[in-house]
Amino acid sequence: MAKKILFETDLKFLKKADEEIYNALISEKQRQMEGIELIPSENLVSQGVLEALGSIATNKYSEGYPGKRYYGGNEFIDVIENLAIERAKKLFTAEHVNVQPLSGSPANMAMYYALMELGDVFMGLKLTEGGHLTHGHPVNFSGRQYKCVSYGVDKTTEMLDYDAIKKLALEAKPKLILSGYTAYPRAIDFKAFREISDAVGAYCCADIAHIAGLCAAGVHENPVPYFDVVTTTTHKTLRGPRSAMIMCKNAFAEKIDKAVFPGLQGGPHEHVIAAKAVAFKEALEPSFRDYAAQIVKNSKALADVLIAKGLRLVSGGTDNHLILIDVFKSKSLTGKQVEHALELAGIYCNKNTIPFDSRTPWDPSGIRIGTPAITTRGMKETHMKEVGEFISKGIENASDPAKLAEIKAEVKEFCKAFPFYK
Ligand code: DSN
Repeated sequence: MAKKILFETDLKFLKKADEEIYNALISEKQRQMEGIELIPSENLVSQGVLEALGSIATNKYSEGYPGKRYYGGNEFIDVIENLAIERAKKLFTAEHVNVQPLSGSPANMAMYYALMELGDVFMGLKLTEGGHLTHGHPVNFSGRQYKCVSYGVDKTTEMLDYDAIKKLALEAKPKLILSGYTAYPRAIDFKAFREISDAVGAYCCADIAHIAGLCAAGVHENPVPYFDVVTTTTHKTLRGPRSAMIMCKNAFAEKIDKAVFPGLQGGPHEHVIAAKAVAFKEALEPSFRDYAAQIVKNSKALADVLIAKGLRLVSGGTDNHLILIDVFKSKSLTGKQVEHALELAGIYCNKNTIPFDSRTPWDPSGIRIGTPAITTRGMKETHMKEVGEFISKGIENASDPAKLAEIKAEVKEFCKAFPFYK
């Protein structure tokens, strides 16, 4: 059954205060409701999360931590932040949680600052093979301030080769080894990373931004209980507000907290922390486990449909919420062309490099899609046949704007069965 809850987002005060912003937001809501959202790092949040996010907690300065602030008047802000911390600890079985990082990149920066000296060696997955900019890319602070020895995936399987990673770690002797990725469609063997890190005396860390909701729900192995430090954003599969947090062993708590504040940030965004607390409460409900399991069922079902349509999937399929399609090899179209064509058809994805890509990140060989948002709207495996059909038709008609407009109308009709925001 499609999710029939309709959340109110009528913005009646904003309409009077600022018509231009109001109109843009209403159009954006319409776009979200009339299209098929397949960007795997996006999701739709509940009314509770939205209300906390738009609340008066935004008015308050609260530099410091609960019980130890640099400003007066933080009695209720402490209640909010402590609730967020306690819920996150329970959700991930974490010893210590810092809920103040503003976003994923600052969370990773704080983790590096806490555990390494500038210039130290660390290991992360190459951006072009599924890693993130902050995992050591040369244009990012992580690659400029530290020496990153990047690992990759195996050329044949397009999956992680743990023996090769261990061999590289033995040679590079990194201070920190990072796992967790942004474009890797397969399960991660976190226990193998713990063993490799121990073998070379490195800090064992992960950025689980993409799979956090799956980890919290037990649908993917959760590294938090036995890793040193784990960062995550809170708005992807975890379905909270756009933000982040850091989870760690008690042994690293002081270093992590100091790196976040006063090391890198000033006043925390307590309205966002309130919204994180709400999202964590939702994720602790048994229904969130069903949601996370359904994300993966939908992803696997969609992968099967796409393979049947003649599309080559990186690594041959998926174990999680995301799918990487090699559109260049499958259909002689670039990722940029397909992203644009699908957008004209009301289907949203992002162009993405594939392992060993011969093309550039700006116009790569692949697209990346995922099922977190469409699963929130109530779609199930049976609906993946239609979603796959829309994707395939969009790709086949990539150079025909009239046909893409027809598909967009069909997509809009299809989406009516999955309302979410009023
Ligand atoms: N930009 C995010 C994503 O889309 O995966 C990663 O931070």
